[in-house]
Order: sequence, then structure tokens, then C-alpha cells
Amino acid sequence: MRGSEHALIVIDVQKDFCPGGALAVQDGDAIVAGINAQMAEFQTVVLTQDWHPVGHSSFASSHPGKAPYEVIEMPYGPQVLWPDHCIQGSDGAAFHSSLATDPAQMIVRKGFRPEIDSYSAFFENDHQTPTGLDGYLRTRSITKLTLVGLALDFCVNFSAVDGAHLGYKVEVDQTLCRAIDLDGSLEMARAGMKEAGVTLHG
Ligand code: VGL
Ligand code: ZN
Repeated sequence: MRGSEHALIVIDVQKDFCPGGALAVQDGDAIVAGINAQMAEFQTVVLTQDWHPVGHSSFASSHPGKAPYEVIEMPYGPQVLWPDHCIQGSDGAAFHSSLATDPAQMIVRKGFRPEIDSYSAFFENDHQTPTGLDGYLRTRSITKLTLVGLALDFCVNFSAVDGAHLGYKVEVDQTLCRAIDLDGSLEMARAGMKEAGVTLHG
């Protein structure tokens, strides 16, 4: 059992990121049993849930003439356009049906503002608007984080880098993550995480 200062953060293990989902990550479901097993090792478990309104600005369908995986310039910087996914209340936004959700003490929803995406569990994509997770963890005296989930090169990566910048000791268990790997995004993500001081396991 890890110490009370160490939390497991499970990023976006939702049906839409698993095979058959709207933004399926290859083998995204292969990590679920291992994540469930890890939960028993932590006194604090947090889940995040990508949670977009219909017509969200990160959807290619919201930008006439644009296709999924194109990149556009938003007021807060470049934004990859995605297929419609994780629509609030939809089946695809639900957690994978085998994910253990009972051990979670906190569920953080993100990406709910129509005009801005939120990859990170800590800040929206302007890198300024907080989700509230930092306050939750600080007030619970948590200083160490182990991150697992989907997708390694997007939401896990952004969460890990932000967590490290906020002063947490962050490790990512890559065996319990899967990546989208768009145009070298996985290698860039690994380099960025190392640069930020994140420990990569697996
Ligand atoms: C994610 C793309 C769009 C993720 C979420 O969870 O990594 N990726 N929304
Ligand atoms: Zn999303």
C-alpha cells in the first residue's frame, strides 16, 4: 500500500477511447484490469472523465470544411480537431464497463466549456483555467501522483506535465496507458514529460 500522500489518477478510461468507441485508442481496453488491480494499492483514487457538450469546439464537425485530426489555431493556441466524442451523458462518455469506479473518491470532469478543450486534469488548454484538481489534492496533503489511462500522448501527457509544474512528484506507468500516436505525438509527449521531470515507468 502506498502512503497517504500518494494518489492514483486514472485518466479518461471511457468507452469512446476504447475499441468500438468514437475516438478509439488501440488496445485502450487492455489496461482496465491492470488499473483496477492498482487501485487496491492506493488510499486515494481519482478518475477523470472527458465531458464535452454537443457542438464542442474541439470537434471537427463544429468547423465547416475541417476534418478530424486537422489542427486549427484557437485563441489559446493550436488545437487538434477530433471526431465527436465523450458527449455529456452519452454512452460513449461513460467509463469502460469493467473499470472499477467504486474505489474513486473524486471524479473530475473536464472539457465541458464549449469554447475550450481540456486535455489536462489540472488546467484547460489555455494552461490557466483550473479544473479544481490541484486544490483537491493539496487540501488532502497529496504530493505524489501515479498517472495511468488514455491517451498517453494527450490527456495523460498534459496532466503529467502540469502536475510536475505544480510541484507534484509525478510518475506515469506506461504499461497502464495506451497512445493515439498522431504524427509523432507519442515521442514528443515522452520527451516533454521527461523534460518536466516526470518519471516514466514501463
Ligand atoms: C483525449 C483527445 C480528445 C484524451 C481527450 O483523453 O487523451 N484526447 N479528448
Ligand atoms: Zn476530448
